[in-house]
Amino acid sequence: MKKILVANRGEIALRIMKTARNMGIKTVAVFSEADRNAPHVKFADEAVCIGPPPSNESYLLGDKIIKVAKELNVDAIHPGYGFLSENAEFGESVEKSGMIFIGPKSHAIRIMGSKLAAKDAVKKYDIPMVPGTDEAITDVAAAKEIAKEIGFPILIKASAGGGGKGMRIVENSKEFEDQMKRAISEAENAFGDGSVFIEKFVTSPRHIEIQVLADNFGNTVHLFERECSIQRRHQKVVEEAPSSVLTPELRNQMGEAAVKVAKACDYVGAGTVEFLLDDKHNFYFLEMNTRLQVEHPVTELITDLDLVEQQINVANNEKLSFSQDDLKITGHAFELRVYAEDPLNNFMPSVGKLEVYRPPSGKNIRVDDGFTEGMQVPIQYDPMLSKLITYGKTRNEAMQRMLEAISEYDVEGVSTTLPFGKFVFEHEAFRCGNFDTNFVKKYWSEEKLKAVHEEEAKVAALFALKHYLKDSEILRMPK
Ligand code: MV4
Repeated sequence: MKKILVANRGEIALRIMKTARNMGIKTVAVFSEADRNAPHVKFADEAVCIGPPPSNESYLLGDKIIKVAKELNVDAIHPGYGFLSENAEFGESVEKSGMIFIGPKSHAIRIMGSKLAAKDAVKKYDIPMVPGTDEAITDVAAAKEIAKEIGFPILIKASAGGGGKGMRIVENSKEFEDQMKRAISEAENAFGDGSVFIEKFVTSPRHIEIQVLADNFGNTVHLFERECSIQRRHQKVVEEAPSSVLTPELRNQMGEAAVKVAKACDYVGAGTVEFLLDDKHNFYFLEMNTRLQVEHPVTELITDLDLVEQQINVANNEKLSFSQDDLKITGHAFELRVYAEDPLNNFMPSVGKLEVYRPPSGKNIRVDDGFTEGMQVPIQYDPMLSKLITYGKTRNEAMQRMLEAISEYDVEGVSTTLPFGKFVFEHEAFRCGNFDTNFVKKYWSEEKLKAVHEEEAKVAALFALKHYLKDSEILRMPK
C-alpha cells in the first residue's frame, strides 16, 4: 500500500493520515468548500475539493470520491467514522474499482446494520441477549401479548436504527398500540424500513463495549472494554478504559462473547461490540459497530497499539502479529469529547470563530483535533472540536490529569463543553465509579454549572480586590 485516500474530515481524517505517514504511506485528502483551510487538507500530500459544504454534496458522494481516488492512483480508502464508513455499497464499489476498502466486508456491514439480522447471526453462538422478540412485530394484538409476557417497561427498537435512534419506551399495555404504530411509521420515515422489535427495558444499565480486531486468516482478538455510560441524549461525552466495574472474569466472558459476535459475521478489521450491563452485572449483546469509533484512543493508550496501523495491516492482508494471550491492560485512560456547544443553553451548537484555541499538552495528555486558532467552526458538520485524552498508571491519576488538562485548555470565541467535562470529573459518583447511563439526567442541571461559575466569579472578584488593595496608593500612603 503506497497511497491512501481518507474519505473524511476533521480530527479523524488527520489522525488516520498521521499513522499513514508514519508507515511511509502517502495520503490524499478530500474536502468540501467549507474545509478548504482545514488541517486535514494542509497535512495531506494531495488534496481534492469534492463539492459544496453540505455532506450530501461532498463527503457522502461515494462515486465522486472513488473517481478522485482512481485518478490519483490511490491503493486504499479509509472511511473514518460517520459519513460512508458503514455504507456496504460504498465498500463494495471501492473494491469493484480495484482498490482496498479499509474496513470490514460488505457482508458484515449489512448484517450488523440490521439489528434483527445481527440477532439472527449470533443466535447459534450462545451470546446473552435482552429478553425480547427475534423477529419484526407486525400484529398489534400478538405483540402486546409478548410485551405483557416480557413485562413492562419494554422498549420498541427499529431494526435499521442504532445508537439510540428509533427507540421508544413503553411503560404499560395501555400505551402499547399507539407507541408501536408510531415506532413503525418513524422507522419507515427515518430508515425506509419499518421493521421494529421488542426488548425488555433494562432501566439503569451501563454501556460497555468491546474492541475487536480480526485478520483475513481467522484470527480474532479483543482489546478489552470501553466504558461509555456517560452520555447525554445518546451522545457519548466521556469514555474510559478499562471500566472500573469489570472483574477479570467478567472481562474475559464479555471479550469472548465479543469475539464470537465478530466470528458470527466473518468480521475482518477493527470493530466494536456493544453490550448493556445491568445492576446485577449481567451482560447483554446489543449491536456491533463496523467502523473505527470516535473513542478508540482510550483503547490505544491502555494496549499500546495503534488501531489505524492495525486496520491498515489487516486490509493489506497481513496476519495479526499477536494473539489474545499477548495482550494486556496497562494503566487507565479517559476521553472527554469537547464540543462547540453551550452547556448553559441546552447544549446548543455554538459556531463562530475560534479567536483563541490553545489545547493543553504534555506527558500523558493527547488531544485529537482538527482545528487551529483563527478557524471558523462550520455549522454543516458535527460540532466536536476535539477529544481530550489522558492517561495514568491508575484511574485517579488519569482523572487528576484530565482536570488539569481541562483547566489548561484555552478556547475563546465559541462556548465549549469543557465546563461540563469539569463537572463530570469532579462529581463524586463519577469519581468513585458509581454511575450508569442515567448519570447526566440524574445529576446535571444548568443551575449547577451556573452556581460553579458564580462561585468562581466571586473568588476572582475577591482576588482582584485583594491585589488592587495591596498595590493601591492608599495602602502605601505614609501615616
Ligand atoms: C437498551 C437500553 C435498555 N434496555 N436496550 C442506547 C444506544 C443503543 N445502542 C441502545 N441503547 C439502549 N438500549 C434495552 N433493552 C438502554 C439503552 C440506552 C438508553 C435508552 C434510553 C435512553 C437513554 C439511553 C442511554 C444509553 C443506553
